[in-house]
Amino acid sequence: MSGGLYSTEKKDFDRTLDLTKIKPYGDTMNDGKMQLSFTLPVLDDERGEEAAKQLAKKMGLEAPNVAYHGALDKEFTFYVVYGSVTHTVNYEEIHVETVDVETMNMDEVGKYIEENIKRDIVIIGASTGTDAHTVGIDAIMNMKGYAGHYGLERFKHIRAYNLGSQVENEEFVKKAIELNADVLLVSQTVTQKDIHIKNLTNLVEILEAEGIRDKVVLICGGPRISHELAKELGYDAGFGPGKYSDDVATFAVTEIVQRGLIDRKPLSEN
Ligand code: B12
Repeated sequence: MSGGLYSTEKKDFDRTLDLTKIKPYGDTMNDGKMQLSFTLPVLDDERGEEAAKQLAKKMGLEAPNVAYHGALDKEFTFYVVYGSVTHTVNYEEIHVETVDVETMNMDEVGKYIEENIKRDIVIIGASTGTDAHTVGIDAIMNMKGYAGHYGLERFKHIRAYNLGSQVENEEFVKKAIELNADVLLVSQTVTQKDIHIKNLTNLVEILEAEGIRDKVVLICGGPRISHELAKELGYDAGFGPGKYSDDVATFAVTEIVQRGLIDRKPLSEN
């Protein structure tokens, strides 16, 4: 007997991998299976479920299935919808701008500073504007570090000042000048109404107005920050999740050397 429910015969699944037309992989190549989650401002009932399905269809999901729905309160319902996406992406044509230096570890950074900069460097960091999230900037700067990577406070030849959260841009720049900082680190977590873009852009404008933008290495980071976005906003680099103190320190010290900032005039003299 062949076939049937318990057959071990090999089915003829699609195995074609075409990188010019990639789709999500669920159970088999090109099945396009994906999951979406969102909230609708409606009651948790059948009508709401149908609305969620119709929305998913309009987004290009075939045979959408509401895998989960739950009332958040009387007027809001959360949905998880599963389905097969009809769209594809040309992976071959994708180019992403990334930080192009090989990461050194804490000891290697210390050695690099000793050999190439020959003085301590000053790094200041903060969560700026209204942003109260401190965990990201602490992960990069605090002595104890994060996920097995010691923070910048522990690095040899780095004097790190973590100013905390909700630091106004004007205050941040004032402190940078006072401490004659080589590197400025800005953390932005909240993105509602693009507040992170406004805060980040405003800081660049203040630094330019003070005539010190080119004298410092300016780096931002946060869950929605990519290197590409950072460059677009006038920063030297941007780091998101999965990046640690070593990545930041490596970029900062090599950038100081490449830009010839080792013996620059104090920021207060501009
Ligand atoms: C903890 C937390 C809080 C705490 C913060 C406490 C504290 N002391 O930090 C509290 C309760 C105060 C809080 C408040 C709010 N929060 Co909150 N919060 C979170 C939460 C749960 C975790 C964030 C976190 O700590 N991540 C861990 C760190 C290590 O990750 P990370 O920041 O990405 O950092 C890494 C990288 O991004 C990078 N990095 C980060 N910063 C920097 C900086 C530099 C220079 C570099 C190089 C790298 C770098 O390196 C780190 C290590 O890899 C997230 C949800 C989540 N699970 O992510 C929501 C979240 C960030 N919060 C959110 C919101 C909306 C808020 C509030 C507006 C809520 C409200 N309505 O009041 C307020 C805002 C308050 C304010 N004025 O900022 C939203 C943001 C949505 C958005 N897109 O804007 C999230 C995503 C939750 C959600 N799903 O809605 N929050």
